Amino acid sequence: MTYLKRGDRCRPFFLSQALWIVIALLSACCAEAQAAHGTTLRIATFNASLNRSTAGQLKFDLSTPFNTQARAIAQIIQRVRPDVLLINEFDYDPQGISDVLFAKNYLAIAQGDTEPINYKEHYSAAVNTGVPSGLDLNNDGRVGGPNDALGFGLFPGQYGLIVYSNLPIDHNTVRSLKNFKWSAMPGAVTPKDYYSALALQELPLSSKSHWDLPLKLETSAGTQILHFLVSHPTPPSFDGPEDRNGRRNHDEIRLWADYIDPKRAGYLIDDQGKQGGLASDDLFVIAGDLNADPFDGGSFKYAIRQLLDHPRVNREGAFGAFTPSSQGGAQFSAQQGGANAMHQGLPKFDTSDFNDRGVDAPGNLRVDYVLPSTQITICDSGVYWPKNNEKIASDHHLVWVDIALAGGTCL
Ligand SMILES: [Ca+2]
Ligand SMILES: [Ca+2]
Ligand SMILES: [Ca+2]
Repeated sequence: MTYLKRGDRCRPFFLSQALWIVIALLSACCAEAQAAHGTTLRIATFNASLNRSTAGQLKFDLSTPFNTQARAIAQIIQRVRPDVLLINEFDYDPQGISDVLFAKNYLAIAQGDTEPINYKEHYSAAVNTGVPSGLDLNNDGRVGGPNDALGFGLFPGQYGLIVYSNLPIDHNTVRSLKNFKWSAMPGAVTPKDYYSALALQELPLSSKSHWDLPLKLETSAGTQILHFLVSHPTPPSFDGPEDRNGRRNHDEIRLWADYIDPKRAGYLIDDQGKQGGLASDDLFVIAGDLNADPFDGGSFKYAIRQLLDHPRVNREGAFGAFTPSSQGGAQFSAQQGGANAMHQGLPKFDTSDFNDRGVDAPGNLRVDYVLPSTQITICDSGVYWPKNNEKIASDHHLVWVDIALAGGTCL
């Protein structure tokens, strides 16, 4: 699980013809291979906490290269150098200016001892967070505010998501499930006797959005599609005994569990009007802060196990030898104590550094995931949480997985 420096990967190797073509497209030579990693593709998820309390503030902060937190986030990205990167908690900017500013003013500028990183593409789109529902969703007798929005948020787009990629995104076939209604999911675990009939009719399942981004891999057999399935389910907390957020988190995760199973996906209709999910042989990687730990924390029925135990999800990266881990996770769990001392999950797998003290303190949890499908070979993985890392840029740590695609090898 050690983190390889970029130079370690720029060396001669043998690999399948298909992957050669992929690599050739990604980089002409090592010097230009800013985000290519030899035989493998590095895919990462990072809840970067680049959210702000007012609309436009993130754009303002990113308009100069001097924001301390954004610099720290960019430095981590420059150290790990993913080929494909999902950032959670990046306020959505309808004009896309924030997306460009972060790339230009932070990623493209060396942060200390790291090298700049440039991505060929990015993708972001509207989310449900902060969008007023016009309904009293939290049953406090009033309408308005972050708890009555379609997803918790102070303004439309807060806690959005963005993908930066060196693989081309097939923008024509992007699918989103932002508008799919929670009550339209068969067997949904909506809380009993909590939501009004109108609320059930209107409430979307996705607290932000669920995107299926088709990433194009040029191979000798033609274009192969890698479906990058990204989301950020609501935290299973900040609610009452009805556990509306825990239940929603469970079903937001279930959406992907069903989407990757042709026998279960028939009920899903995306925002583009297309029905169903992936074919049984489609390649995919599920990524995101999924806000659920397989052993600890307050998720509903250990919701993440719907994916970690899924027959189409690569077991090696879920519970096996390539489960992302770090030394910092183990160290900080021991140092911080409190709730961590009660945890069942091994702390080296933690990806988040949450509050450890007091009633209902979650402690540090494994909530951020990069989960390739079974046909994809996993070569390496990690959580970027170095020992003695006192920098606080986000309450989450970047999680990365290196993959060799179908027919390819790791070295
Ligand atoms: Ca209300
Ligand atoms: Ca903590
Ligand atoms: Ca833990």
